[in-house]
Amino acid sequence: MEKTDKLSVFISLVLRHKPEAANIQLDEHGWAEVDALIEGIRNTGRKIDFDILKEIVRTDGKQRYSFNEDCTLIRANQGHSVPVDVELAEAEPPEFLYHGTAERFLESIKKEGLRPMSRLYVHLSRDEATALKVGKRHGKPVVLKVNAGKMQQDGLRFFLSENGVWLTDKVPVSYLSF
Ligand code: HQG
Repeated sequence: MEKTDKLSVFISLVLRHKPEAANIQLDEHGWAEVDALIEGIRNTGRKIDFDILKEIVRTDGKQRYSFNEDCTLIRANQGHSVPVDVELAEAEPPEFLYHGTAERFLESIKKEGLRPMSRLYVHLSRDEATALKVGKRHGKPVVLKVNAGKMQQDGLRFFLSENGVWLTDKVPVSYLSF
């Protein structure tokens, strides 16, 4: 892993799950002050400045982070476990979305449907290839097909994050194909 990749993983941790790891706070919309973040990260012994941070945000493979207009604030676009409202846009999903998971979770998913687990939402992908990558993070991957169109007709809400991840509160088993 390259140095900046490691730094990016740490920034993800701070902006989504554990702001206290860099001794900073997120506001109710998930924003952190850029200066405070840089100083907080430096105080953990890591090397970072504004240019390095800007480069990480610009080159991130999943476009995980956004700055505000004047680059004084930064936040993660999605994936939080801390309760923040990143002002997600409610959107009409395509008829089918996909969820990548690991084989070992299937028994439980067949009973409970998809739950957000430690995050605020269940994360769904637009295509099977992306879902497969997500699933591989957890073990032997399996891709489940989600009947998103039917879910929305039935009143379940969908949100589309800035970086193109579909999010929903839960997926009951009846909308899943295994
Ligand atoms: C599973 C990455 C048992 C679920 C990705 C998943 C994504 C259940 C795991 C984003 C379950 C949670 C999120 C149930 C769900 N019983 N297991 N009832 N319901 N699960 O990491 O979707 O690189 O919190 O299938 O690209 O894997 O971080 O969620 O396997 O967009 O930016 O519980 O993280 O993005 O795992 O990944 P996670 P996820 P980043």
